[in-house]
This record gives sequence, structure tokens and C-alpha cells, in this order.
Amino acid sequence: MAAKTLEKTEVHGNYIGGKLQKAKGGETFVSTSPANVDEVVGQFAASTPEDVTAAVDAAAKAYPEWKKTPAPERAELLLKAALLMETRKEEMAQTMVREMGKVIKEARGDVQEAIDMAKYMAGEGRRLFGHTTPSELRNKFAMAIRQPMGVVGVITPWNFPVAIPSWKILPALVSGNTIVFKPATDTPLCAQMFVQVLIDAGLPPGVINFVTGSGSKVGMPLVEDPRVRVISVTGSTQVGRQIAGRCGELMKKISCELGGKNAICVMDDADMDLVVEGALWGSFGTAGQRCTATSRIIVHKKRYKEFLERFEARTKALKIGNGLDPSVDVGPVVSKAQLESVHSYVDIGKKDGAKLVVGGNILDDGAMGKGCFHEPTVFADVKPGMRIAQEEIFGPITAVMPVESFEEAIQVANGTDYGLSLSMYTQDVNRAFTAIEELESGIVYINAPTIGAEIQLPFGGVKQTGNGHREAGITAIEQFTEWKSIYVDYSGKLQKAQIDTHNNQQ
Ligand code: UN1
Repeated sequence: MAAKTLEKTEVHGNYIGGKLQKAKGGETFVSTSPANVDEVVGQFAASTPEDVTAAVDAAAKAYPEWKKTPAPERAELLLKAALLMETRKEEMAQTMVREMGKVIKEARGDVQEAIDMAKYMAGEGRRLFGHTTPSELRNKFAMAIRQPMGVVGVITPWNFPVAIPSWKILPALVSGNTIVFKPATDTPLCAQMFVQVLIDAGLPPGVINFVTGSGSKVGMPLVEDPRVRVISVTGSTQVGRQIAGRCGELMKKISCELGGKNAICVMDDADMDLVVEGALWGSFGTAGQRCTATSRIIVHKKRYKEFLERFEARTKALKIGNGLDPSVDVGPVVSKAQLESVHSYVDIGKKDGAKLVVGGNILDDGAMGKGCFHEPTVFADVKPGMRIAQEEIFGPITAVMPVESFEEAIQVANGTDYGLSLSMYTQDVNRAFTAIEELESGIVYINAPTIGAEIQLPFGGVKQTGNGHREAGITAIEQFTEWKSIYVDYSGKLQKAQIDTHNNQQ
């Protein structure tokens, strides 16, 4: 990139204990635009493990006071953050398109998801329900309350650079924890805008700390610091496994939101107009870079040819380009490295014997060549064992697979290591409910594609997609609180549970 451009770009720092700070070593890295990698979006602190220690110091110091702040008061700040984000929504969305590449209407949706989460978690400040339950003894009261855990480490990906941080940070804050946040190196500016909103809403110094840099110099030191009690990470299964393994040894609470290999099943009675629209949106929305993206389309043989013809035609007509142009359907993928990784699956698919029916190319002519553009790509006649039917590609490539029956569709849909989002298109209520019962995934859609989860329901997956936790909705609170069970004996005498009952003392 031209040195001149670099000189002109803003240098952003970490945000530690209420102050903007350079990385200890003074080093920086650049964030560039995927629509034109010569365009520098900003320079950011290339932080060191010492910066992480300073951030954890600040979070640990701020914790006792934040914990004591009544939850409804904490929640007021989240509501302010929601209202502020509403006023900054367009600016945040435009910046997201520049830095991450998704098309403008989806970038607005990403910010909207964070606004929705902020409003939901603001409401949670006046709930945070515990339990009361009868004691087995007279004049004794039994209850359980939720308590915050301390310092939470948040590690997030680039594909939903505002929404995913909000899923983790907002429930952790309303529950009374303090945060050290390490965003993806591809999208530090989006993350910083979100942190800025929280600061402007009035979070006290040290309650949220922001440290940019690599996984090895920032992410792992965060995992290692003994004062960090909880880690919440979204990323690849490989990264998640490494972090979860270490957290297991250190006895830390860890929630992982990892890969997916999501599928739409299309039955012989499906409404084909709905299927084609859904398959396009699920496969190529966000250029296929969603954990929930539709990367397999499993079609009953009676409708296979019809589906393929219509899907091919619609895919060919998609407009590819810079996401700031509102007429563009599919933007770039996030980086040149991601472009290479996605594209390698075109050869893998061909070698495994799948039939390439649309796309398959990197767009490298003229201005397009400066960006990370990959054609929306469709493989047909894909067999369940092929790598393109098993591995997460995380780009605009989808695999169409014929099946003989409803039972076989369920079997193929379930036949991967992952289990995030699966969908069934049918008009038959019995089949719909059988699919709900039998699809092995954390999220099931009927007559809708695999993307588009709303924040008020649990989000997460089974099998290699995660470790049993769910983000969003009320379940998000589980990750960031611990239960404390309390017994109050007001009988004025020693009462013995299990012994003073059922005549056990005789
Ligand atoms: C992701 O892909 O990591 O359900 C998150 C959806 C979005 C969130 C996706 N609301 O597609």
C-alpha cells in the first residue's frame, strides 16, 4: 500500500481503564478494505501480553464497584447505548461495509442486532431471576441467586463485527462482570465503534477494556491470566478447541461458538418459489460468511432438476461488487487469505467429482482484482462424503445434493460433525414436526433458510459446533453468572436436613 495513504490514516489505540493507550511496544497493524485492499481503514495497536495484563488489572479493579451497582442501574447504561447506536447506525454500517465487506443492508442488520440485544439486556436488568423453592424443614427459607463472576474475556470474529461482540459483552455487563475485549484483527474499527458507544453511554472506567492484536499475543494471554474467570469465544473449531482445552486445564468457564455445515432440505411438496429465494439468501447472504450459512441444499429427487435450473439462473444473475452500492447482492470476502481458502474448495469439489454448475472463479479483472471477490458458486450432484459436503467453507460456495426420501434427507442433513442450523421446506405439518424432532442442530427452521436468528432465542449448536452453551436470549445470562444457593433458618434451633425428616433420627 502507498506510504502516503498510511501516513494519512488514523492511528487507534487500546482502551484500558478509561484511557486510550498505545500498545506497550508502540507497534501497529493496519486494517484494510476487502473491496480494495489498498485502502487502509485504520492503524491499530499491535498489543503485547503486557497490554493484556494492564487491561485485566483495570477490569479487576473496576469489578467490585460494578458488581455492587444495582442491576437496573447497570441496565440503564445499556439502554443509553441502544439509543446511541440508533443515532449512529448508518455511520457504523457504512464503516462496517468498508472494513468487513458485507453489503450495506446487511451491515445495517448487523448493527440492528446489537441494538436489539442492548434493549433486551437492558430489560434483563430488572429480571435476572433466581429461584425460591420450599425447604423440606419448617421455618426455613431456600433460594438461589445469580452472581457475576468477575473479569470476562471476550474473543470475537470478523463476520458479525458488531452483533457478535454485543451478544457476549451486553449480557456479561448487565450481570455485573467487567470485560477485556479482543476483537478479530480484520475488523478492529467496527469493534472500536461498538466500544465507543458503551463508553459514551457512561460505563465507568475499567468496566470495558479493549485490546487489539493477534491471537497469540492478546488472545492466549487473556485465556492464561488467572483473574479472567470466563472466556467467551466465537471462531473456528480449531481455535475453539485450543482455547477450550486450555480453559479446561485452568478450570475456567468457557463458551465456544464454532463452525457449522448448515443445510436446507427440500421435500417433494415444497413451495419452490420460497425455496429458491431462501436458498439464495442462505447461501450467498454475507458472501456465505455466516456460521449459519446454507452450504448444503438437500433436494428430493422429484424436484431436483427443477430446483437446480431455477437456482442456477438466479445465482448467475446476482450482482457482485462493493457493498456500499445498494444494488449489489454479494460483496467481497473479508481478506485475500480468506479468498484463497474459499477458492481452494473449487478444486477440491471438482477433484472429488462434484459438478460445478455456476461460478467457481476469483474475480481479478481491473478494479475487482484489488478486492477479494469470489463468484457465487454452485456445485451439483454432491455426495455426502465429499469434502465440500463436510467441511466449513465460509464463503459463497454451496453444494446441491439429491436424495430419495424424507428419511434420507434427515440422515444426510445430520451426517456432518457440526450441528448449528438446519432447515426443512415442506407443506406437510407431520413432516415439519418430525424434522423439528429429528434434525440434530441447535437451530431448526421450517420453510425458511438457515440464517436469520433473532436475539431473543438461544443461539448455538450441537456436536462440534460448540460446547453446549447458548448465546442470546435468556440463556446468554447463564454463561456470565454463577449460582449461589442460600438457606435461611429462622426456627431458632438446629434443624438437620435429610435427618429430621422421614423419622430418620430414630
Ligand atoms: C453468525 O453467522 O456467526 O442468524 C451469526 C443469523 C444472524 C447471526 C449469524 N442473526 O444468521
